[in-house]
Amino acid sequence: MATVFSGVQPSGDYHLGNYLGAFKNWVAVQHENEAFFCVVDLHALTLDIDPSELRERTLDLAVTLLAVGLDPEVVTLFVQSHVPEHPRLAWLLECTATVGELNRMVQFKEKSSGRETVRAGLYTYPVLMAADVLLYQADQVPVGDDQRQHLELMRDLAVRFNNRYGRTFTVPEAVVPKVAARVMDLQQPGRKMSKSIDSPLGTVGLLDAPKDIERKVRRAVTDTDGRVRYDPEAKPGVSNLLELLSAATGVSVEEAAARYDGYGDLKRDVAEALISLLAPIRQRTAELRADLGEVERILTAGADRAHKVASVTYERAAKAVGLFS
Ligand code: AQP
Repeated sequence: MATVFSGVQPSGDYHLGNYLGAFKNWVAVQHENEAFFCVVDLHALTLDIDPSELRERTLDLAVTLLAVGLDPEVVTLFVQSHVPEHPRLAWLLECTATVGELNRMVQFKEKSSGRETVRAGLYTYPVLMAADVLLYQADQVPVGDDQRQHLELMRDLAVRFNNRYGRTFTVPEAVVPKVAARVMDLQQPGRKMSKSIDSPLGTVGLLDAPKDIERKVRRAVTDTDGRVRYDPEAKPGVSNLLELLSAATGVSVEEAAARYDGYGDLKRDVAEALISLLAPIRQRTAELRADLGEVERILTAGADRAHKVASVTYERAAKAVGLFS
């Protein structure tokens, strides 16, 4: 049995990229592994977010994670800020990381570009993410393709710390799905679907109504070549649709491509498949929102369990670097 850890920020409306790149795979591994899933609210503070919105979104993200199928009987679901070892270990790891390696982080460059002021926390974000995972001695981290670079940094930090201070952390591996590892925006297929990009037509929300899903898929940007073929370089829009169909139905992208002569039929089937995929999530979300007390109880129990594991690792790391206790 492996230990699995992953997290998501409570910073927006969750979309198909979050679901297919991450949540769906969390649900798939939860019964065979020791799994920790975390609402990473401290990460959300790296960009400006209204305090009451953050509070609300934190609970609502827990609702979403339960609605997609996480089973609180088998996983530890908790809020990052409820376990104080996360920022404490992050400091030890900030003193392990170098400015040079943080300067190379692509996501920092993307998220900071064009801003007049950039919070220092946005720069050190990948180190806090490393602390999140290393605290639980995770072997595997199921994430979307956009997190690969952060995972590489995390591994480097774990190895460096272990070499300098003695074996303290398990060195984790990224687990990225074979299909839909990077779901692209339907309007700008050259960029990933994202909560922080204002692209209402290009982003399919997990709670979108069927008619909105249908409209967004129908208007998805393709190309003028007219042939259905999987080629992400030359045909990013069509390839994205094929990946969505494949992830939603289980057929391979090649098999899916061979079924269609034109974009209209492909779009119709993609829309239908997405509507069926997301319908149970919408329904379950509505049910859970009616009993937030139960969701809060799940998070409290999760924080207790997480804290027990995290405190052992933190104490070991603190002792290893020579902190007096
Ligand atoms: N487009 C995507 N395709 C596949 N996987 C994706 N993920 C995010 N977008 C896609 C995966 O979702 C998980 C949670 O991500 P997050 O919200 O914590 O951070 P993120 O990667 O920064 O997600 P967003 O939606 O793009 O948010 P913003 O706009 O705030 O940057 C991660 O496993 C991620 O890989």
